[in-house]
Amino acid sequence: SKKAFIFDLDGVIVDTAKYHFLAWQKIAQALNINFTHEHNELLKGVSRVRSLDIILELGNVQASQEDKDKWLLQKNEDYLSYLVDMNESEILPGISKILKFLKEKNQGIALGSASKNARPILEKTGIISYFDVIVDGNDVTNAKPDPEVFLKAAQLLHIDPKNAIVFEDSVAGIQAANIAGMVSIGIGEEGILHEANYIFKDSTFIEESFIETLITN
Ligand code: G16
Ligand code: MG
Repeated sequence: SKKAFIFDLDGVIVDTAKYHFLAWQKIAQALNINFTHEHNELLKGVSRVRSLDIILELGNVQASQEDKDKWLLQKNEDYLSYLVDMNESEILPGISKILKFLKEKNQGIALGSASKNARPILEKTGIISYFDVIVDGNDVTNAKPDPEVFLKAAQLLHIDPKNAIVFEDSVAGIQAANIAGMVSIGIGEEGILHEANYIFKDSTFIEESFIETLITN
């Protein structure tokens, strides 16, 4: 039967987390806030606005809305500068093969991302045509772990949430998929993503026979 396969962007399809980190680090440095790789884990799957609030909380910094707006703009301009040269080489291992397989099998394919920069990233990496539906940070009001982004994707594909499968690298995203009543597949560390129905260290470990069972069950 036809299922909805919903992919997170950052951390599942592409490794843009490293660029988000570099851009946030510049903002943090300018504000004298210590911002490490461990801190960056807290920002995965989290919206831009909420990410800045988390960084300011880390540094115990109070700021006016005007300043926050300025930093949000600076962060995004810097982030976009890292994406200029992005190409298909930045697609994470295993993903292209899975997308091709799902297309061959006539399955619904959607993007479910918190990012407002999702479309240009899918264009630059040359995989936008695989996606029947794109739901990103421009389309939702409630951030993960709220299930809105995934429910919207399934709805646009006309597929029942219980027939949807979500690929996620963040704890908030796995929780969102579970709340939506979807099958959750964690891509990353077992210790971090233990709430997922299935966990793979990276997408190269996802076999076609496994996807086949997701389609038929
Ligand atoms: C992504 C990242 C987050 C980022 C958010 C917003 O979500 O994981 O770190 O803060 O998008 O991105 P932007 O500033 O581009 O709007 P996802 O859901 O694709 O992992
Ligand atoms: Mg992610």
